[in-house]
Amino acid sequence: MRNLKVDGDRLWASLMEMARIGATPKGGNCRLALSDLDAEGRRLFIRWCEEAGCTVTVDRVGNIFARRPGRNPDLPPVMTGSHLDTQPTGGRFDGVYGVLAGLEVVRTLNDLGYETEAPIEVAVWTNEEGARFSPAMMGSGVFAGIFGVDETLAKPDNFGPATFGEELRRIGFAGEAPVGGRPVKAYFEAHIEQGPILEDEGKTIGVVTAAQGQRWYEITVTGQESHAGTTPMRKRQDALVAAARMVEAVNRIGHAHPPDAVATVGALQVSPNSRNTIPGRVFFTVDFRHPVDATLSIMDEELKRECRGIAEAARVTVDITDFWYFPPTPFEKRLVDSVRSAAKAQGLPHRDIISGAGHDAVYLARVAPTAMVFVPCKGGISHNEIEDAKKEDLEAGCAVLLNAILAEANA
Ligand code: HGY
Ligand code: MN
Ligand code: MN
Repeated sequence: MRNLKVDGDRLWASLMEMARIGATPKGGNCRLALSDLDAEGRRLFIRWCEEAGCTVTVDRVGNIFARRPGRNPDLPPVMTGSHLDTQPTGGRFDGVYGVLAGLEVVRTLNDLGYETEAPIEVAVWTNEEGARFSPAMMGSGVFAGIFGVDETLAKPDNFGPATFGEELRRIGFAGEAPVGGRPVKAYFEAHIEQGPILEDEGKTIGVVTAAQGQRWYEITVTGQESHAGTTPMRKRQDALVAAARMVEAVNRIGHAHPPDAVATVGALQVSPNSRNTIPGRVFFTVDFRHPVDATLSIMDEELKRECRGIAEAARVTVDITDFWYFPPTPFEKRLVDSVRSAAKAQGLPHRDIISGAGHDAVYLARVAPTAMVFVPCKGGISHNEIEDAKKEDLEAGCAVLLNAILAEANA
């Protein structure tokens, strides 16, 4: 295991320059997938990669690959990267850190005049967040053969009339390259933990052994719109009251499987959303996660049973769509060991950890040996404009990434 260092100041400077694109008043970032700001961030990344001597290709769903040649061009690349798109009230590090840590690996190897055996590629995966177009991890999902190209291009914008494909073309990132279907020697992704464990335990590096499974649902409750002033309480079919009880049930299910289960209703729309009309229709989303698939299945059954019982009692109907699912995903032991060895060689306090968040690495793990490197973020806060991380931790994580990549690129 080599023990090379990276240039933490250069990495921090690049992160702060990227953070100026889509900067929000509270110090975060809003670069929704396939927006003009996402495009601006993509173009800045591409310029930096070309300045670093990489050749850049874009595939049909907008995934970007910056390739640094190796001694043997016939070898499949060792890949790293993450995403540049953010949540609506996102931070400066979620995703961006993994992309720019990959660029820092390239820049460091260039400084050293170091030629790897295998090529190295830094990837930017389209629409990891799933905020504007759902589900999440779409670009990496197509690359891994989970989603089709055409179904992805047809995906509707949650916030407007466009489709994924129309926006991809509008911002100039409808690439020509086929999506996936090519060998990848290994994939490493650096990311902030987005939770409190590393910071609470004073650990610099998270050696990510797996990512927990997720289930996403879309739920529509239909009652009857009627007059707020003239409809007696006993005669109401109030979709919002029923939905509110379902939201409480989601929370209860999350608490019912401690310590790992998490359950979230993140989006809710009321129709007609008029203060003196009893709501006739409510749409909301559910996000369940757990590291054990069997428990995720139990939560699924509980959700459906609870919602049906609540709907019947409230004399409304409920439609539950299983929107997205991926099982708990273990990462490649050999690569996880490389990350752990690199952390040890750098003398960094580290611990094994399971990712609570989904990442593109989850889908890359379907098609390539995959591992992740976590670093702490302040207070474990993420998907929030105040998201913050320490320069020295970001630098340490990037050095671990570099050395783990080298172990693989020269193996
Ligand atoms: O939802 C997630 O875990 C990721 O941030 N997209
Ligand atoms: Mn992320
Ligand atoms: Mn995220």
